[in-house]
Amino acid sequence: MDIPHPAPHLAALDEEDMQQASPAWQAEIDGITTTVCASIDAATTLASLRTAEISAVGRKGQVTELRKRIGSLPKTERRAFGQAVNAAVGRVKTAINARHESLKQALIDAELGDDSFDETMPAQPVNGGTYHPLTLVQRELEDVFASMGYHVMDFPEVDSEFYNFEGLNIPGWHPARDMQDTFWLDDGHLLRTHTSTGQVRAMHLFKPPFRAVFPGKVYRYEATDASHEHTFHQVEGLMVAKHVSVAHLLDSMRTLLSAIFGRDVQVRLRPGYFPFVEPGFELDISCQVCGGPGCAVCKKSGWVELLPCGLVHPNVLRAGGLDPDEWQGWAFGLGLSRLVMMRYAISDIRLLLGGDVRFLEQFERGV
Ligand code: FA5
Repeated sequence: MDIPHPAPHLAALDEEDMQQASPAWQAEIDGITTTVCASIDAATTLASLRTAEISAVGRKGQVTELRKRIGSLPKTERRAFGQAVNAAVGRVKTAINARHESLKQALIDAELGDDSFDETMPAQPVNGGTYHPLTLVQRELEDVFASMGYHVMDFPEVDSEFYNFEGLNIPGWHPARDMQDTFWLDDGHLLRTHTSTGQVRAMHLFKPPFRAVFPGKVYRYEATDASHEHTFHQVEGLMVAKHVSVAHLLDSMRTLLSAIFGRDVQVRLRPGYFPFVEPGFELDISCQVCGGPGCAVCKKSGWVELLPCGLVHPNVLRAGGLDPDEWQGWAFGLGLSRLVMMRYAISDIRLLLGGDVRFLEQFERGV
């Protein structure tokens, strides 16, 4: 329907008359509005209501299109025309909301009217979700260590260069920094590259002797493959006492592994270098994914690096405010993500944080 320009029967009227008389376009706007409201009221499903809504006030809807006419009207009429179109849009939206409510209520009534529907029955979770395997194993470890008198601590993922490097005997010039490249924040903080940040933090927090574990997420700026992620989980263990030895350390790690696997797994211990322990060791586990012959996870070696450890370096004790002549310590840094892979024979670490529900729902239910 065309809107005359200018409305011929108003052409002879002065402005005051125009405000009082009902212009021709008003009748047209009313007509269009009544028609679209009728089609909205006639919608019998939410889908057909949506169709009616789009054809009324969608981008190219009948009521929306009216706005384009405003430029062809005399200046004196534009304001009133705009207000009339806005009012029409308001009417249409009210009609849509009312119809939406009544269609929704009809659906509920239909459901309630069905004898097989018992509204007093307790709700059954459709999908209560599952625990993440990292959560399952982390909780088991926390229970084991808590039962042996360890504090379980949660330290920040965003930390200072001091706790991540310097306090751990890794000054700026140290080549060991290259092994743990990370993500830096503008203010000089960083995403921690290991849970060892908690070592000096724990020394500042607890009066020795003490023992603590601190699980958490760590970050490294590195390429990913079947056994390397840029974001992964570790659990740090730390004991500070008057006399500690490698024997204490190895016994704790044996306890840890047998609690998780519930059976003996083959491990090997070899010297390892970390600036914050002396002596340092690498504890590897026989690959539980391939069982030994070699795969992408163990890089065809049959062994997976899992649990580096050692006796705490005197400089780290000093950074923690402790006198190395009085106190000794041991520490380990368990690769929790890798432990989870070994426990469940997961063939690619990237599955852990990939968010694929098909992977996640294979683990213990959360409800
Ligand atoms: C460390 O992070 C030391 N802070 C561990 C430590 C603690 C040593 C206390 C001595 C005393 P490393 O970079 O090797 O070390 O990592 C420890 C473990 O984390 C590895 O054995 C491995 O199991 C796991 N890991 C290391 N890098 C990755 C990665 N990119 N993706 C997944 N797991 C990793």
